[in-house]
Amino acid sequence: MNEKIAGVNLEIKQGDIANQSDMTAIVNAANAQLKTGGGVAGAIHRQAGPELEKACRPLAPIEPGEAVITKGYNLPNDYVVHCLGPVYGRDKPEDKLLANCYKNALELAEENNIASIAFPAISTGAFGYPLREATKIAVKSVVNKAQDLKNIDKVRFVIYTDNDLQVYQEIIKNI
Ligand code: AR6
Repeated sequence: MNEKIAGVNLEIKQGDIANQSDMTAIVNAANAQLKTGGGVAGAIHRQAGPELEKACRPLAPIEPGEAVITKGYNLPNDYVVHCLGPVYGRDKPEDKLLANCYKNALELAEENNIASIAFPAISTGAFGYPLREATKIAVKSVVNKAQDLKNIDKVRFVIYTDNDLQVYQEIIKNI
């Protein structure tokens, strides 16, 4: 699925975030310590190799809503933007913190002259954020920021499962 908003191409694609070879940057759904883990963080660190964890060490810990940037090492991407999403039911206000992840990631990408960036569904796995609510925040945050983006011309949501993909498609249609 493809939409154009304020000159930015917005895509939804099913797949693995660690396998987006046509994107300048990918976003990690990180933990506070910026270490490898399950889900997205596991896939990214496995593919990037141990240099990524080394580069992350001096940047940790990060706070919910914060984003930091590293190189991509063995990934096919120049950069990884690491975001810490809120743990649903613990980090408050969770909607604001989740929106901050998208906003801060896009601002960092802009500052680094990044042309294209792919996001996973931050917080919707181990951190328990209900997908539908999280998706509305994700899409709105990107749409709200689109007009300020000068360097970024493509934003992709990379969605893992069939069911989650349907939710994203439905929500993007209604925004
Ligand atoms: N590519 C794209 N999406 C994926 C992939 C993948 N390879 N693997 C899972 N997903 P999660 P969180 C989807 O748990 O909720 C980690 O262990 C998954 O279906 O990766 O922010 C970290 O170390 C879900 O919809 O991130 C942290 O401790 C979404 O990506 C913690 O989990 C996010 O799932 C972060 O939890």
